[in-house]
Order: sequence, then structure tokens, then C-alpha cells
Amino acid sequence: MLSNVDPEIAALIQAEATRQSRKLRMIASENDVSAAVLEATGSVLTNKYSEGYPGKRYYEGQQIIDQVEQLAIDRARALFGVDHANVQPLSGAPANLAVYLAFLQPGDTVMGMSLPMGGHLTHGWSVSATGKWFRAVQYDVRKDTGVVDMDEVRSLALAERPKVIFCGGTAIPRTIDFPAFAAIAREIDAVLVADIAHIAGLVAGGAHPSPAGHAQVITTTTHKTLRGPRGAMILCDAEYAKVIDRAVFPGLQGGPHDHTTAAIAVALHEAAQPEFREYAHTVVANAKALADALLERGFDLVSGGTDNHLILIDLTSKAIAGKPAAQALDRANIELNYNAVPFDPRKPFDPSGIRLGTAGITTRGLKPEQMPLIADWIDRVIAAHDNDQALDRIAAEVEELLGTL
Ligand code: DSN
Repeated sequence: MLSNVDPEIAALIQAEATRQSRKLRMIASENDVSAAVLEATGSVLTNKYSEGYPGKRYYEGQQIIDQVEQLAIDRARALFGVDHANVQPLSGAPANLAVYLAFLQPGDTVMGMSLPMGGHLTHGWSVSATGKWFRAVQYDVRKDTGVVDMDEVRSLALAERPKVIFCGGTAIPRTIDFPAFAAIAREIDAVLVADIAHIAGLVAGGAHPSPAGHAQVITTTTHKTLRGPRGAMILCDAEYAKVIDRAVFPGLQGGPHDHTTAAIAVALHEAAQPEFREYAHTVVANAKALADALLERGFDLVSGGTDNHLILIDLTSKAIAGKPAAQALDRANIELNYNAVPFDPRKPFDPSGIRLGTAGITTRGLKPEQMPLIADWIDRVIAAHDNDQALDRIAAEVEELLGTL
């Protein structure tokens, strides 16, 4: 037993479990996995080395591991309707790096949404290897709408001729127009990569349009709305299967994490059930209800609302920055992250906004009718952010609600 071998770590894990249970966990990239996913993650598969792919490994003893990985691959292909799946990337950034290795040479041009506008570091942002080793051109959102202008994306693509175009990101509250991105990519013969890390569960559950059939390559983490373990996948058309597989291994990685592969397979199985469709739609219904309730309370939402699980709030009009707001909310048992908003005049480590999501609280069992209560708490916290007693009162109210679920 862990508690006998290492009581310190056992106690810390228990403390984290308690902490999580007391919080409204609203970090948009997090979720609560099932006991089945946890069990697979903590299994003896962690003992194995299996460099290579099913049927073609560099170590013996793969009789079981091959079946595990093949199940994960088959389930990913079926769930997302794609030709090929690589389930070995260790997380989202390595998955995206594998795409660079597969399709680009250093110095080649790549296009992605800029990080402060909602994109991801690995879509060519300057501090990332992808921005240092490649010629990155970045598209933004429009200042007046807070959403991507596809005419601007097209103009930039035609002028810069990137070999790879990324769509998707980490702080995009609106539906991604995959057909429009695909049309632009076709015009310049670029490979379209849809990074659906945030919305993979919504896509799987039919609550966001799928990029399958539009993007030649789809990358995703497995632990956000998809509700699996910390891992990632690359899905692609058959013609790119070899180049993607070679880029992941031996291009970038050694042995895959077989315990994670098993847990991904479990999560994919769960995501294929009818209840998961209901879950995905409730995630969106919760986010929309919360966005409406926040708007009623005078909050300024980037793009004016949400179509998915994610809400980005610009707190400038509330005269508080994102970081102190996130810290006050955490004290009140509402956990989220401070985040840059488009055209943010403040620094990334002290930005103007907060980002929140409904994937975790939906797993916990919250429904749209409870969203006005959460909006009310957020509103009260912002108003009383420097009043510890008021924050503690809200924290107790949050715990009381969570205790009823
Ligand atoms: N960590 C991811 C997120 O929070 O969206 C970005 O890499």
C-alpha cells in the first residue's frame, strides 16, 4: 500500500483528492476522469517498454501491449471517423511537434493563431521551438468581434504561402469553421492541421462540428473535454499515416506510455457511449447558461459569449486584473486560470482576463439551472476580492452545493 511505503506522498495525494472535491473546478483544460480511466492509468502496463507499433516492436513481450494499443487505435478511428490514429504522443505539444517533423523543414513557413488571441504555443508562437525554428505567420481575431475573420486568414495565407496551417487553440470560445480553413489550405496546397485538444470531447459527442473530412491531420490531447488520461493522439488521412507514425517514433519519442495508452482506450470507449453525447451537449448548455448569466451581471465576454465549453472574460471593465481575480476566486473555491484576452495591454503573467470552462463541473453533475448561482458567486467574488471573510463565506456556499451532488 502506498500509505505504508510512502505515507508523505499518500497523504499529499489524499489531500489533493480532498482539495479537488471541495472546488468548482473550472479550468477549461481540465476534467474529472472516471474510476476506470484512473485504474488503467495506475496499472502494471507502466512496467513495459514497447518502442515501435503493434506487430513491429523493438522489445519482446508485446503480446498484450499490442492488443491494448490496437484497441486504442481502432476506437479512435471509429469515434472520430478517420483513417489512421497514432495514440503515442506523450501530450499535446509533442503531438504538434510531430506534425512539424512530418511536414516541414526548419525555416519553412507555418501559419497558426497567435497565442494571445487564443492559439497555442506550438502553433508558431515566438518563444516556442515552433516559432524559433520555423518561419511562423500568425493570424488574430478581429478587434470588434473577438472572432477569427476568415477573409483575413485567407489573405494572410495567400500572401505567405504556409506549408502547414493550424486551426484551433486554447482560448477560443466560438465554433471553428473547419470547412473554411480547408478551402484556404486547398487554395495554397497546404496541409490543414486541426488542433482540437479543447473540443475533442465535444466533437466526439456531436456538440461541435468535426474536422474529419476537412483537415488532413487532427491533433488532440485526451484529457480535456474528452475526459481521458494525460496524453494525446494524432489522427490523419491514410496517405499521411506513415509519415506521422515515423515522426512520433523514432522521430521524436522513445517508448510509449502503455498505461496511458490503455487509459486512452478506456476513455474512447466511454466517449462512444450514448451517455457521453448527453454529457457533451450538457457541457455546452452549461457554458451557454453561464455566459448568459455573466452577461446579465455586466461581465465583458470575449466574442460576446460561447459556442463550446469555454468562456473568456475581459475584466478591464470590472477594474481588476485576471491574476488577483483568479486568486480571489480560488479562495472562494472556484478554480480557474488568469488568461490574456485579445489585444491585451497587460503582460502575459499579469493579464486582463480569466478563462473558465464547464467540462469538469458537468462531469460533477451540475446543470444549466445552477449556472446563475455560479455567475452570482463569480460576481460577488470580483466585488469583494480583497475581503477574506466574504470570500470564505462564498467558499462555504460552494462546498455546500458540491456536498449535495
Ligand atoms: N495547458 C493547455 C490549456 O490550458 O489550454 C494549453 O497548453
